[in-house]
Amino acid sequence: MALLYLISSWPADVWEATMNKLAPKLDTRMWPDRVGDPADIRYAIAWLPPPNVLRGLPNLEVIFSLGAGVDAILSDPTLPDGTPIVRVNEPDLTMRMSEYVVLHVLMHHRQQRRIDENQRRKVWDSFETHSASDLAVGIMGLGVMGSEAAERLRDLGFKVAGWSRSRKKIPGVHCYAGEAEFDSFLRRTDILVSLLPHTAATTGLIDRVTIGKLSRNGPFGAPILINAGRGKQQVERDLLAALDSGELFAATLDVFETEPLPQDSPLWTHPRVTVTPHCAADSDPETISSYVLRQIRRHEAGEPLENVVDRRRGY
Ligand code: NDP
Ligand code: OXD
Repeated sequence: MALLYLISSWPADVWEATMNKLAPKLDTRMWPDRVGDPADIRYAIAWLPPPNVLRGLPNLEVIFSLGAGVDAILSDPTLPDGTPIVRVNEPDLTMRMSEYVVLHVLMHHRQQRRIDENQRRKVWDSFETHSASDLAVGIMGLGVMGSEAAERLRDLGFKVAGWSRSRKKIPGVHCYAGEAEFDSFLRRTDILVSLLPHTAATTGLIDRVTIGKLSRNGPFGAPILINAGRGKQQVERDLLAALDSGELFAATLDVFETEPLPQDSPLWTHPRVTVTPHCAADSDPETISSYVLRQIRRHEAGEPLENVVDRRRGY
């Protein structure tokens, strides 16, 4: 029985070393140089896996994603049918995302970038401020990440709403559901946060039309976008046009149509854009390796795996 690391975008050594420390008897292999006999592989840990590799593993029982999102795994057209895909659902990852969302909502709310710029220029500018309850934050995606972030923002006093496919119930958070309620959700939202997965339905969702429906009644007179879901949800050409015309006041982007963000992207230097390098919620090797081991133990004890992806829904 062996576990294969199939990671094409991060250095995978630290992941294998951590796993070897936690489970010294586990036979670990590394794609592409140390796969060994493909028939030995029962488990794969994947992040941006190259196509065709998973289907060449005849005894594969479980695919583990190293993150909460599984779009890159599902995009492999040769993915073996029926092999369960387990995604990450861990308090550490969720807390990191909440920190990111709270940090950036507060950064915009407290106008920190303006303060930084004033300090750089030695300007003592005591501008008008507002309270959290003046700002309506709307979170797209009320799953593990979105619901936790919503509660944290609610506790800080923001007017918080969320939008998901199925109706949620979160005390103090106005929960909208489905396409029919999307426009009402947008109309009340001053700061739009995306914590959606990337699926066919969410591709290109944040475009000029969506931005045009957001509230203009907030303290900044135009809405703000924070996207930590996936980059393919945003149409960057539309974001730039909306920022330049003033239709969008500012944006914090952790995810991009193309990652790493190309050097020539105007987003890097736009004065009202904050760029972060897909680090909103990083997967910690020790935490996630322990999570994978727990799932393998459950599986081998005949218990159901947790957080299995619904391939039809795409998340
Ligand atoms: P979940 O699967 O728990 O939640 C997804 C949420 O999105 C659900 O509430 C779901 O609705 C909603 N949703 C999905 N499709 C639609 C749609 N078409 N319309 C409306 N709502 C929709 O995922 P997580 O909260 O764990 O993670 C969310 C995403 O965050 C990940 O898929 C990943 O892309 C991103 N992420 C980014 C990270 C980063 O560092 N930038 C780190 C971790 C995650 P319903 O509840 O009704 O199913
Ligand atoms: C994830 C990510 O999906 O880091 O976990 O993007």
